[in-house]
Amino acid sequence: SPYDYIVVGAGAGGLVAADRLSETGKKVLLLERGGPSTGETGGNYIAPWAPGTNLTKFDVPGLFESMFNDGNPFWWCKDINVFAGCLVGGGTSINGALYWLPPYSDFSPGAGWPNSWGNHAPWTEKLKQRLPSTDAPSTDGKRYLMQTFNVVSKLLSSQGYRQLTINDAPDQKDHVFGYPAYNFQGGKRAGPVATYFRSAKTRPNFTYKLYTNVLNVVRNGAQITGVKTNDTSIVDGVYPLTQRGRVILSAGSFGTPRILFRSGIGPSDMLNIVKNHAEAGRFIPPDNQWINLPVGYNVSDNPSINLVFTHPDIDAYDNWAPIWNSPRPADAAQYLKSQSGIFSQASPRINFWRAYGAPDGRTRWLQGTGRPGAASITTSYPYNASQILTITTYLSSGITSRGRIGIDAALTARPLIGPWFTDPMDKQVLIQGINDLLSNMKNVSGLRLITPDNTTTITDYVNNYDPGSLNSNHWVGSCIIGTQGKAVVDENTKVFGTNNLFVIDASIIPSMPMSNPHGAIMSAAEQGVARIIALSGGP
Ligand code: ABL
Repeated sequence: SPYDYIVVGAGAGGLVAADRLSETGKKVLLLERGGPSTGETGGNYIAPWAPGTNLTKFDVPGLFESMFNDGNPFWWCKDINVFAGCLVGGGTSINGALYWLPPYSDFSPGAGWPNSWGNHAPWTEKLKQRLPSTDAPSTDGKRYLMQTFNVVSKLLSSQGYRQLTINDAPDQKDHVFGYPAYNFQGGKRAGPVATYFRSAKTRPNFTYKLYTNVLNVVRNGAQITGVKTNDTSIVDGVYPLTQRGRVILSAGSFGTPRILFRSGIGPSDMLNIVKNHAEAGRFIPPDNQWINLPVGYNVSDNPSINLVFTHPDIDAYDNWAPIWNSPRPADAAQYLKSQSGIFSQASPRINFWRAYGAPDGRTRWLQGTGRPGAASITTSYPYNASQILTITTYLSSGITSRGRIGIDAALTARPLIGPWFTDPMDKQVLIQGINDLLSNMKNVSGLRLITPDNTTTITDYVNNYDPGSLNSNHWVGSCIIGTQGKAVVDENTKVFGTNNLFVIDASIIPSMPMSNPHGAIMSAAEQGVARIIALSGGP
């Protein structure tokens, strides 16, 4: 039977949208291509040290670093060539869960948002009501493994930074540092899965299906009549819409563009790839129905550069290597007993921000994240591996570089033009930020930079950084919101040239948010879905 609203994708955007739509009493279908994640959703990928519990890899915050060195990482989307989460919760089920309430600037006209989005604060307030943040996630209220915080905060304090509870003052992002804020609750990953999805599931007018991959929307000119999926149990795999029904794409910065391409919406080079594909070519609308929009352009992602240090006070936590198979017994036991201790937190231990003016008149922000351990070390120095820490330096709001994403002949979604440092000013500011950060290391006795070492300058280190490693997994902008002719969706998140197709996910965000973006994405979803509900002509 047909649905009033079909939401495609159960990530940060889709879960917020599906829950709010289901509140209206309309018939809502949520389709997720992946499977369950946390125990609550039916997930059962449980660490060998937690038998008999429903504490999956996705529930236990301290297992975050094991996402990157697992033998069977079934949660990554296999047809997207950067990290993307194909499971319930999307990225929010596998990320470090850093959860920041957006500052005013994230949704300002200056950031590319339509003027009508200007007063966005009430939507962030709604998000906060549903999903508060915490910077002390252990159930006993204590903070653990804080050596990295202590060392890095000493460095920052000597540069005029001050400590704040970051989410108490979202607009203060210059020379501030604080404890990481997370979306955890009760010592477990929470996010939209344990909040929005949980409430949607209680409503009889809400249905969801897992392992259901939406390939394209079924479209007759401007009118969408349903979505075509891989579901072989229904006719042609098509889930139909009611007559005034609507589809909301929430498949992410790579997934949503691909669905649009396969539906005949986007630049003609991408649509021709679809047309020439043996399978997908059978379902793309005829050329005279193609809708030419800049899908895949205007993409940004934070360029990030890792700096690795050692300090005698640091406990690098065995670089997180044994956490899945043979964790420190006392820490595992403590977590199992009371969801407290080291396993109740992801790896980050400190975050900081600093604003930079530049000769082009724009302000750009540097963000930093400090954690024990390191993903990779290149050094000519001898070093003590049990004392390593990493500071990741990101360039965030204000970046001007843009790239392009698209699909290849196999329909794998991938960056076509990397979005990092296409404007040399971005690189110049990040280099300046790194130099400033390192300028007075002497003030912290025992702190030693090992990557880069003294065989290279910071400028060369940044210039020679592997472009693939600049990726921060924070892609936004591939279905940019804005005005006709320049954007993919209008101020109500409706795809230009269609009557009833909408996008609510990271892809509509016009420029890089201030911080790790899942909070900004959920906040955008709150306003976006309210606009869809208020828009006339719907079910
Ligand atoms: C983020 O926002 C980034 O997207 C992640 O890349 C980052 O995690 C988390 N937050 C936490 O700061 C890092 C891991 O700590 C590394 O071990 C890993 O190699 C890297 O992601 C991969 O991108």
